[in-house]
Amino acid sequence: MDGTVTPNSSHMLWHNTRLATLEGKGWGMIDDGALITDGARIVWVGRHKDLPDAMTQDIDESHDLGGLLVTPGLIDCHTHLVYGGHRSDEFELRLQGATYESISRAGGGIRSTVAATRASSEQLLFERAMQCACVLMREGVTTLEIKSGYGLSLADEARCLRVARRLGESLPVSVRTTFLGAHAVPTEFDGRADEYIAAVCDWIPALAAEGLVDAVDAFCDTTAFTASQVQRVFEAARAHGLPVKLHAEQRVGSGGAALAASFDALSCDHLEYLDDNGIAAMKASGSVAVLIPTAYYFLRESQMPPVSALRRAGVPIAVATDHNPGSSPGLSLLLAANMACTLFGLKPLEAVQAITVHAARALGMHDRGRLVAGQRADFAAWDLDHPNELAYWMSGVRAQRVIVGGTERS
Ligand code: DI6
Ligand code: FE
Repeated sequence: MDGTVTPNSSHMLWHNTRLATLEGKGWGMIDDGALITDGARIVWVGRHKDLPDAMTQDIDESHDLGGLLVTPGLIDCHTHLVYGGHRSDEFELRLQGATYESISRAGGGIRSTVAATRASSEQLLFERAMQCACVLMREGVTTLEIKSGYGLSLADEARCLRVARRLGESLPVSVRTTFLGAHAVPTEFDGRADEYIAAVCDWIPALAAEGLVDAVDAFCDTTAFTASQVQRVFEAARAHGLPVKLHAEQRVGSGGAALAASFDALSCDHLEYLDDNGIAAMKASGSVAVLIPTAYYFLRESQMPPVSALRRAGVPIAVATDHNPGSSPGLSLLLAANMACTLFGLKPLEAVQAITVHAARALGMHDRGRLVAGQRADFAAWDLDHPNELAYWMSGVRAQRVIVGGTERS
């Protein structure tokens, strides 16, 4: 699956499959299902025996899916895939009692990854990110968000975003890029966080003009930026017509989610310390709650996000890997879905919606995440009896076949 795709033709029939369409409130199962794709789009979904005759005559190519279960392609809506080095030393320190915050205050944490990223060539960053993306793709990931945030200078942030864009051009996966200049204060701005925020705001037009930015994110945290600093970044994003999202309420409650919601954020991510006010604001703005159980696990946190209250309020819940070298060095979206069930109490159906239809919404992409006519033809075929197994197995599940934009990955 490393880069090569088989040629596409116009009308293709995909049959002999059980479909979990995720249309409506449940799994949307269709036994003896079939899909018709026209180029990159799905044009018909249903029981094979209900396929209209007129459609049958139009089919250029037929693909037997061998009775496999088909779901929408998976969507990892929060990753930091482009960086240099690793932080296994900090992992050891934390196991000996150091905290994420104390390591960060001592100049480690994000800053150490920034140093390693700046020291890496663009080609090396690309190759490493490519390896990571390929691991995610083996599990049926067809859309991937990639944040910058380990460059923290205009040139280095641009380099990381270019790597992300190049990944999307080189691999059969859709990549959404997010500018996360407000991830940490770089050493050259030590003690001058407000000046750094002004610089980040100044970089937005140049990065946007180069087509490198689909959304703008920030890290609202005691080790990073205050809500009022984040607000300035969001105002700059809005001035350039860019949607925002926020790392919010992860280790402390800071009001970040309510602020992000007031900017109609696509999503607020983490949310362990989200309060009722933040939930109400997210509901009103339609922001998605992106939960990151792997970071909660890896940082050995104990405060759970308010899943029941989010559910009661009707805030859509997504789940992502948050792949990064500091708080979530994992590459399995399915394990994240499993942990969302075991650690946060999601139901398997909710966990699968969280890595498909709700993850699409967290990226502002309404053309994917379900198997219905009109959506992009992104789907994965699994050797599983039931789609709840996607949240059940802790490892070892691979997509047998993956179709991206109507074309099968080889
Ligand atoms: N996402 C982030 O950006 C931060 N935490 C998180 O879950 C920090 C990442 C890092 O420590 O490198
Ligand atoms: Fe993150």
